[in-house]
Parts: sequence; structure tokens; C-alpha cells
Amino acid sequence: MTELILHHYEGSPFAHKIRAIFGFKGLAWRSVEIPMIMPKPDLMPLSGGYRRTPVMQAGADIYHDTQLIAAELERRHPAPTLYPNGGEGMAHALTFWADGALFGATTGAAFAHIADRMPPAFFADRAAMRGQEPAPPEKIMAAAPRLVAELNRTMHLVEGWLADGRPFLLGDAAGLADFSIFHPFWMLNRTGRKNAALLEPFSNIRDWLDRIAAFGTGSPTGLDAQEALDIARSADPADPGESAPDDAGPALGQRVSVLAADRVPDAVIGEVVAVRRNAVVVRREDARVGTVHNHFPRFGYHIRPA
Ligand SMILES: N[C@@H](CCC(=O)N[C@@H](CS)C(=O)NCC(=O)O)C(=O)O
Repeated sequence: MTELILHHYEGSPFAHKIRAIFGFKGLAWRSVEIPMIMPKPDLMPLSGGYRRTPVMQAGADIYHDTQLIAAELERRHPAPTLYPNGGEGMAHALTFWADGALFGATTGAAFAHIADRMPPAFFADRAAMRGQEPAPPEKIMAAAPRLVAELNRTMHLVEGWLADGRPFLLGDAAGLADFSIFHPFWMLNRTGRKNAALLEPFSNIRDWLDRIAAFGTGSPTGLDAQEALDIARSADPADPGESAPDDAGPALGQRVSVLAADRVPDAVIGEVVAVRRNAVVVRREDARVGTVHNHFPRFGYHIRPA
């Protein structure tokens, strides 16, 4: 069976979302450590320019964005399901709130506490990712009171959500809503005392984080980046499945660029080999890996003729 390979780094909250889902589903996986900042020379042949973390690989199939990675893990390993109580729609709607408002509030407050201890290259990289100039650490830190207040409001919301004693956000069973919402809080706990202290008043959240941590992260074994490239080169992409193109396109066979809608200029260019309501798959050729299929979600991505 094709091994699941996660390209990630330890400190990435979005990567931890997927590691926790590996734990929840009891999966074995291969772990390729990638750099936290650009350049990422051994990822680019697989990802076609997409730089974000994590990326999942299965042979010559490359999955982008935790939205789609989670859906692919559910397709391959349906039990236990990521969609209990409230189903897929509710879990996805909550994921969009978590990826936007919650992640923004949490990283804002967390970085405001530790900006003077982060390598300047980190802020320069993240600013460049969005086509901006990096802010000086003093400016980031001066915003701490406002950002912490904003995060506190968000934490009260989640604390109250758990106040009826439910073990997980949508009831008795854990699911995608939990994995999408817990990882920013996980990051607070591992980025210094001031950030961990932000969680102290919120005992429902802390107990819930413990319950999620108890799932573990599955069974990873390390893999060298070059070996991951070799695996892609010696595999053929899987059948990309049924298509259901809509009138707005793209059409099968069309050459397109796929671009994250949140201003990250990392378009991936390829030929559409499958298009559905919730995914688009493009074929690319690369000198180091041969033919690969890159899978993207539809929500949050622009697909344009290339
Ligand atoms: N929508 C993406 C967001 C992923 C994301 O923003 N990840 C952060 C790391 S936690 C990132 O890519 N940072 C830049 C980098 O790693 O190069 C997803 O769900 O996968």
C-alpha cells in the first residue's frame, strides 16, 4: 500500500492538525522535515511552487492544504470518522472560521509576546510571502495588549462552547471541528511561558486539549527528502477519479494556475486531470520527480487559465 508522507516541520500548527488526525485514525506515516522558511528546494519539485506547510504525498500524488488533506485521509481511512454529529458541512464551516479569525488572533497575540526572540529571517520570510515589508519586532510587540484582548474574546467563546461538559466540540465524539480548532491553542502551549499562561483561565479548553493530545500523532518514521522525491519519480499518479466540471470551469485538459486566495503568490501551473465540487487535480512534469498530480481544494483557491 502507498505510504502517506507528510512534509512538515515540528512547530507548524497546521501540520499538527494533520499529525493529530493521524493519531485519531491510528495511522502509520513517513515524516519529511522541511524548512520553516524559504527556500524549500526539495519540496518545490513535488509542490510546483506551493510553499505552505504541510503537504501530503502518496506516491506521485501531492495533496495541498489541510482542508483537502483531511478529506483525503477520511476517504482513505473512513473509520473513525472526522464527521460525527453535524457532518461534513458543519465541520468545514467551522474550519473556515478556525483558519481565518482564530488562527489570526492566536498567532497575532503569540508573536507579539515573542517577536524579540524570533529570528528576523522568520518575519522577513512571512512578510515576503504576502508581498509586504517586515514590521520591526518593537512594533509587533507594542500591539500585544490589543492582540491579547482579541484572543481572550475568542477563547471565551470556545470555553463557553465546552461549558456543558461535552468532551468534544460537537458532542461525544472527536472530529474535524476539534482538529481544526485545537492547533492554534497547541501552539500557545509551546511558544513560551507568556503564551502558555494565556490558556490558564480556560480550564475547559485545557481539558479538551488534553483529550486531543491523548490521541497521539500516529506512528511516524523519518524519511529523507531525496527518498520522498525518488518515491514520487518511481510511482505513477493514481487515477484522479470522476470529474464533474461546472459551467464556470475549469475544463478537463485545460492548462491552469491554482492560487491560494489569501494573497500568497505561489501559483501552481498544470493541466486539469480532474475537477469536482470540492477538489481540482492538475498534472505537472518536473525534472526531478517526473509526472505528478497536485490536488487542491476549491474553497479558498482561485483557478485561472494559464
Ligand atoms: N490553508 C493552509 C494554511 C497552511 C499554513 O498557513 N501553514 C503555515 C504554517 S503553520 C505556513 O504555511 N507558513 C509558511 C510556511 O511554512 O512556509 C492549510 O490549511 O494547509
